[in-house]
Amino acid sequence: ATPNPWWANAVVYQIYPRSFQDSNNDGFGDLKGIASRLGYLADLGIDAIWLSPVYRSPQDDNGYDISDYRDIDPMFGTLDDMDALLAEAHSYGIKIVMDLVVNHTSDEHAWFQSSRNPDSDHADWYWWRPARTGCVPGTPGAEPNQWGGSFGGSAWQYDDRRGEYYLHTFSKKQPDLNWENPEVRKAVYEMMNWWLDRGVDGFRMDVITLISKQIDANGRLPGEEHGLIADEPAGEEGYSSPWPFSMDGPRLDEFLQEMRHEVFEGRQGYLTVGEGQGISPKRNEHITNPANGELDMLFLFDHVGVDQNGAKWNMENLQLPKLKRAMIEQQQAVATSGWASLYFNNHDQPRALSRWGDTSTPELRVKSAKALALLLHMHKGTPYIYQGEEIGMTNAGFTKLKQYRDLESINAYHQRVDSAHVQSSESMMRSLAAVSRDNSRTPMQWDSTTYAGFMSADAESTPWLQVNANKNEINAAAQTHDPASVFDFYRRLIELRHTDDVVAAGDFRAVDVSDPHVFAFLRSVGERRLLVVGNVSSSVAPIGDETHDLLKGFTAASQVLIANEDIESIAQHVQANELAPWSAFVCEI
Ligand code: TEU
Repeated sequence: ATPNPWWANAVVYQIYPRSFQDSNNDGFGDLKGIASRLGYLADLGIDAIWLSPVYRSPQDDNGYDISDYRDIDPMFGTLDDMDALLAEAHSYGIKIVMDLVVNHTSDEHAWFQSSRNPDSDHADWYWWRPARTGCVPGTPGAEPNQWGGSFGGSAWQYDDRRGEYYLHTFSKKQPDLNWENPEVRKAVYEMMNWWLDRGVDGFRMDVITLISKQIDANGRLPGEEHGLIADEPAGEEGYSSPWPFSMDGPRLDEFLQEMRHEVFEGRQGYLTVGEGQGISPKRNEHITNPANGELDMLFLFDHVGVDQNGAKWNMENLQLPKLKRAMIEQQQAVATSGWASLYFNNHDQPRALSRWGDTSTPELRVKSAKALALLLHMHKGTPYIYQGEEIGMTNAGFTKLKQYRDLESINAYHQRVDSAHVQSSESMMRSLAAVSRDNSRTPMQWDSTTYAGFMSADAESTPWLQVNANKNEINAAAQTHDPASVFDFYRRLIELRHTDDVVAAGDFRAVDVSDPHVFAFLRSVGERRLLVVGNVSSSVAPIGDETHDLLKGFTAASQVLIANEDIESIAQHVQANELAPWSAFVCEI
């Protein structure tokens, strides 16, 4: 059989560069800052960094709006700094995977500026459409249909230079590229090769499953042949969604295969991970099955939506069986072919510890952080750690709108509270506190100095986003030498993945699936079996029948590979057929 690719027992660490480490005290993290922290990452034991965008950008969406793919934004440094970071990371044996944002560019990109002239070579590089029939272009209601942008307002922005509207799934400063145009694809592949030739080790591909839009043989959007682009009914905010029109479109597999052929053929040691909105676990198997030559893995979204009931702003309490079902389905779909990425955190999600753990006391915060980490990292796949997750960082705890910086949060507040009146201000502030993306973007907490070591305490500037008030209780300096810390627990989980092939490659089988509080599953290779058990609740929980039977094989402390509480306590509770709050452990049976 072909040898397992390097990422089959690797762990990837996501860095959100503007919040990781500021080396020049301007209030923003930068490349030199990251380089200064490679030793910390090497101690943690990670194999690769996923670096969120550092390209030249107006920063409308914190760099996910790129105006020059082949330059570094001055706020982060220079191309030389990037080359130095690559060389230094490689000297630690750490790979760097860049963030590829090619569903859209910035409206300040030269391609878009050229495209505003309908006679230019780039005229057909974006999705331009005339005003709705019978309407005066540029007036309210003249948009081609009522799709809404993900960051507020219409998904169609009028450009008075061209006299037409352009589509933007996200902000009006993020026009969608037209991937139907082979010149667009060629330019993207050339840029990707330019970065790989420079030493980058692969890409995380931003909303890559949106690049193939649902159009007919004549390149028309659905319904356009009758003069009006097909539309969903307007939602509570007065807009419909463009996402069904572009998620997992008819040519996605073709484009991904073409990209693999034009960019990755003949290369070794890289990683491609796509953001997979709208991709089911079954579709994930197809896209990540090496036989289909598309991507190495995808980030799926069903598990991080189990507590939102399809609507971003109404976070509900976690019902564990829903999370278990989503994770189990993802595992089952790739049991024999294809691959799973494993994540609970990233720069778009609230901190999982605040969302699904218990931060009511320091002990429960630490114990539940370890429980969530153990359960995720003991699945089969490639785990992703989001900066600060490894020290148990929590949501921001903001109470005022002016503390927020994310355009998605600020625009959603004004659209939902001031325009559509679908939430009161108090209700929306509770929603933002629970699910705003800024919750995971507060500066990395390195130590207990004024700005948590993100920048110097005597800096004249202040961090672009407030440091979390709990930096004195939660910071890396207090943990990197403490064997009882969340940091050391992550270090040991990573070590297990590197050294135990049951963890990296063992089959996955859930047990007691309907148990409402305990997540238990088996990992096995041949005769070796690891039983993973976690009480995802703040109460004592009974042990399910099947788990109980399997635990009869747990007779000696030496069988426990890792646990978040002392083994005697676990043994006592198991004797009583129960688990202590947040108790989590792995034992060989
Ligand atoms: O995210 C796409 C995406 O779907 C997220 O916007 C997410 O669904 C939303 O934030 C949930 O509230 C990618 C990037 O990860 C995100 O940071 C960018 O804002 C977005 O694409 C546009 O590039």
